[in-house]
Amino acid sequence: MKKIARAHTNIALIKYWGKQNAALRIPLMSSLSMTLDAFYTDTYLEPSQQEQFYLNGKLIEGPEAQRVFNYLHLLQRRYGKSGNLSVHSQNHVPTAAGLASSSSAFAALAAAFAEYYQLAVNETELSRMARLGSGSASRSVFGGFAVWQKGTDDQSSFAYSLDSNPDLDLQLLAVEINTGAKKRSSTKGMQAAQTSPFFAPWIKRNSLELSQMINAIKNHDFTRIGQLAELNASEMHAVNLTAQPGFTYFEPTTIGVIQLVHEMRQNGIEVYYTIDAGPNVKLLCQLKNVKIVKEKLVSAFDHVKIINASFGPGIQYLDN
Ligand code: 2P0
Repeated sequence: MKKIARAHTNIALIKYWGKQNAALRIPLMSSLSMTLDAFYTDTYLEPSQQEQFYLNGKLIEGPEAQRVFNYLHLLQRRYGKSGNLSVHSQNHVPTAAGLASSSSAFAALAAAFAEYYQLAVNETELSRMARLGSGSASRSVFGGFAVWQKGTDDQSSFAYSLDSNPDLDLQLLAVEINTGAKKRSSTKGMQAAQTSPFFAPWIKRNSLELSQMINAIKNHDFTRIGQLAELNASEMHAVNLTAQPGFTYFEPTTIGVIQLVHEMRQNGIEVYYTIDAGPNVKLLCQLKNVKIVKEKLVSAFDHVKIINASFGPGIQYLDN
């Protein structure tokens, strides 16, 4: 019996937001992430008469399934394999988290493919394989902090582990604002962002902030990590606002949470935000402040849901 591949989602503290090669998902900038313990995807493959994709026990059809099949075909061509497969995935990413699951989904799928065909691939190769499904998935191969080095081609673009088990008090609070499907996919958003006059400066800033973030992590400097993550996310969203035509993933409550973060810091509560391609906000704080930050959010916003996470592991294989 083949094992189940488990991959955790990751959140970028230094963002990937632009491609140099869309087909191979080679980015214009390197990025850095934190893998999260609370959210993961379990996947295994089986031989099948027809291609099928089951997510949480439900047969999925349409573009979502097609993306999975196209990805498997790509890997089959690469590794000289053939045959119809059925994909069984269980997503342990609560909808309330408002966290994208494509990072864990494609990292788990890449690992499940390697397991199914018993490929002798190391983590670097697995990261390259995952990258072809979704860029951010390249980082979910690793636990703790991972860096995806942009590279210049398929061979040189992969993630590596910066610190698989960081000795750092860093808590993430995922704040749900809207869990509906996003209006503009990440793929389309990062393409549109390239029309911003700030796109070229953004790439330069990203590279500088990545090296500063690596230093901050090596120094276990929570404050600097938080400051850099917030700055980098704000720059990504500034690029979206200044695209031609401009767009934003923010909703009014997104701004409300940003303002509350500013206010909390003015009042001595150390908390920072980061935001991806959607309206939901992820807050970074230390364990001692989790309770007060949650209380402030709940009292400022009706019905806001908050999920706590910290560092998660890299790819795991479990008995089916
Ligand atoms: C990131 N995001 O670094 C950035 C920040 C969202 C905002 O990677 O086009 O689903 O499939 O490679 O990986 C989400 O983009 O994009 C993402 P594709 P992906 O985490």
